[in-house]
Amino acid sequence: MQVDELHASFLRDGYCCVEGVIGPSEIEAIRDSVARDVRANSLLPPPQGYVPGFLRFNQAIAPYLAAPPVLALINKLFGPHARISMVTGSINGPGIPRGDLHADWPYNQKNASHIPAPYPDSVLHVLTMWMLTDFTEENGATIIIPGTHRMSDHPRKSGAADPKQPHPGEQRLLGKAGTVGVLDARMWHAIAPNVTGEERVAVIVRYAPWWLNLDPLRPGTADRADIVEANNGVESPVPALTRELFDTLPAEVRPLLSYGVAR
Ligand SMILES: O=C(O)CCC(=O)C(=O)O
Repeated sequence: MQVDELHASFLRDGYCCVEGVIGPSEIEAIRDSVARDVRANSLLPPPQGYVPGFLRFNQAIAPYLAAPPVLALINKLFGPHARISMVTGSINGPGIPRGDLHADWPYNQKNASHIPAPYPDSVLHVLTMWMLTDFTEENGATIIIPGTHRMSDHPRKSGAADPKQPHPGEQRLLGKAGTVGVLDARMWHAIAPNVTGEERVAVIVRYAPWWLNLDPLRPGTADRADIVEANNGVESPVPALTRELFDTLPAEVRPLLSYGVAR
């Protein structure tokens, strides 16, 4: 699919899939190394594997983060100087249960830093699922509700949908390993049960325009202290990259990540 088609389907449905970003000859080695380092560094116990700031531990997908079809779509959405806001290593292992339907930061009203609902109808943050195993109905391909990216609130029991209940409009983010699913962060989605005996492995990369304030996510900043910590708030941390590690990353990827380097 060309970028114009991807863009049109992203705007219409709230998501699109870019196939073949990582080729079949490379995928197995990348998956094995990512799975190993997610297991070794996870902040959550199995069946979940969750590693924020994953590039600190593993750089296997770094050469792909500026892949032309993905970056062209991001640039079409945000204009120049877009950046990567979060890189999270993820395993949804056998037995993982269904999660709550939610919109992502900065729309999730449970986060300490959020855009208060009703939020504006514009694309401000993008979540990409880098599928390192196939995403299937059985292994827990993400539950998505196309069209909900135009809602002005996240799902809540007292509102349009109970986050704990299946929604009539829900579908799955299906794809072959090597595909990148690109989601508007407003689109309601949830972890799906993995009923296979195999791990579902992914890296979740989020992209933001330069003008979205990411400091509430970054330990050590004034906004993190004032908005999150002072209110005992819930917020995923985005640890800084060291200058030494940053300097080893591919040149075309560095502009996307320079904002997150420790100063
Ligand atoms: O792992 C998944 O399928 C969904 C992850 C998710 O909901 C999130 O990162 O916000």
